[in-house]
Amino acid sequence: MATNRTFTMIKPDAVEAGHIGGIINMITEGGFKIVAMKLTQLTVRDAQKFYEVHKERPFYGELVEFMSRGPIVAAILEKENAVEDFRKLIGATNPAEAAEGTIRKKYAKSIGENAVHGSDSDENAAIESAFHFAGREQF
Ligand code: RTP
Ligand code: MG
Repeated sequence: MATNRTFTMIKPDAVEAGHIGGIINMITEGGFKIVAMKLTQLTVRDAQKFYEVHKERPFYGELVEFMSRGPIVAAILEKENAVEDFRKLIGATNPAEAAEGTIRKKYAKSIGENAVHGSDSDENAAIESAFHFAGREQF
C-alpha cells in the first residue's frame, strides 16, 4: 500500500472533556504522522457544508449544532493505507459497538457525540483537507 493521507477532527465533546492530548497520543502510537494540525471552530454553515451528505437524515440538525458548538482540532494524517487504517483506529460510529483499543471505545460518549471524525475515502480526505488547510499549512 502506498503512503497516503486522511483527514481527522477531534470533535467538540472530546475537546471540552480535555481529551486532545490522549487522542493525539493514540493517533501517533497508531503509526500516523501529523502533517497539518490546528485548533479551530466550525461555523454553522461550515458544519452544514461538511456534513451535507447527511442533510436528509433525522440527526442532521443535531449534528450541525454539535459540531459547531465549540472548538475542534483539525488535522491531516499520513500513513500507508491511511483512510482505512484510521477508520479502524477510531472504531464504530456508535461507541457501544466500537472495538476495544479504539479511540471511540475510550473517548466517545454516544453515537452523536463520538469524539473523532475520520474521512471515508481518499477523495473525501482530499476535499476535507483542502476545506481546512491551505497548501502551505500541509507538510
Ligand atoms: P464521521 O463522518 O464523523 O467520521 O463519522 P462516521 O463516518 O463514523 O459516521 P457517519 O455515518 O458519517 O455520521 C456522521 C456523524 O453523524 C453523527 N451521527 N449521529 N444520532 C445518530 O443516530 C447519529 N448517527 C450519526 C455522528 O457524530 C457521526 O459521526
Ligand atoms: Mg462519515
